[in-house]
Amino acid sequence: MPHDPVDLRSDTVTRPTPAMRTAIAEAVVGDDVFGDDPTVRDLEALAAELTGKEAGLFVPSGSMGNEVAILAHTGRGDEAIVEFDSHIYNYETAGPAVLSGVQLAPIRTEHGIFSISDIDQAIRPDDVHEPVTKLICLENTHNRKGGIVYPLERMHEIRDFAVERRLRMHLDGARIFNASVASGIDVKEYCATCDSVMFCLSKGLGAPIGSMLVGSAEFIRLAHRYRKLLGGGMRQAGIIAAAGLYALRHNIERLAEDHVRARNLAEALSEVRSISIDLETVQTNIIVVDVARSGLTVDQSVLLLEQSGVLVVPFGRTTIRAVTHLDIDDADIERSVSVFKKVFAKS
Ligand code: TLP
Repeated sequence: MPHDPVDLRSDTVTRPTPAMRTAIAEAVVGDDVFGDDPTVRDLEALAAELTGKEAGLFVPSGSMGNEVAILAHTGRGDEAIVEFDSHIYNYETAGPAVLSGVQLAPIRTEHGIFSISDIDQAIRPDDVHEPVTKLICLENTHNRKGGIVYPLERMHEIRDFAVERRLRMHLDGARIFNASVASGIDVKEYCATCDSVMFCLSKGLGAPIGSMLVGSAEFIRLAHRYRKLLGGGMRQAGIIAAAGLYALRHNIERLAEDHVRARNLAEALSEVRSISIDLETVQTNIIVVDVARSGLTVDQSVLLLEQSGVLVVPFGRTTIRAVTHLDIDDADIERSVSVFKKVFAKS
């Protein structure tokens, strides 16, 4: 019997489990644009509680959460400091420019972690010719850098510096629960360093749709208006919020299993001579594999793996990405290892 492919393209590919589908079917709903949906309200309250913030807002996607946050923190002509490989800079279709009229100041770093001097150098002087620096955005875990965890201590240092320089801070915490489970540090501690945090329910947590934006009550009031502006006001959204509630109640601790599997896969693949993996960056559920030495292009690698039943995505000029998640078990990891060995032994 042929297997279904092992789908390592992203942790967004999970499908709701029967128990999650039951929670969806039984959700009590109302019109959330009127503020009538009790399930959405419960989800927003739980998100705020888990992150230690005053209020939460349910948004359809992580990208919308980040863009709403940037809208709420900035004005036209402002500048936001972001990491060069961040999702906000690379994968949100120039949202800050288009939606907020904000210019991004991207800073290159080795592992996605800013030093204070990186930020200091990027802050604009008070000069009529220049944009006004308003916001610093961090990403934890850092997707393009291989899912690495931002050290909490550095986040505190950046926070102190931001307060001194009167800058706001937003955290793209799409995978902040992965960071927390990997480091053993409470999500609240990471979130305390930033004014606003976006996290995704639709990634490792296994919900089909949705992200949360959290912050002060005042910030969330403003964000609510911007969500409406972007077309993110949803009606009986409890149908999807129920999946998010289920995910937060049942799927956080199990992220540790995804991390162990990612580690096992990375260690096994690091023995394949024609590819290379920086094992130090494999801290959570993401593995970045450099195929340069194999002589295969990224597209050829993705295609050959796919033809042998393993799905991954192109992730740079010479790199591909594999991500573990709720729908991947130990047998899938074993199968992936043998497929990688077969594909890259030949090259
Ligand atoms: N990331 C997706 C792709 O867009 C790359 C993935 O497969 O990893 N912040 C971070 C750090 C993300 O990784 C993502 C999605 C988002 C924001 C946006 O979330 P969505 O896809 O819900 O808009």
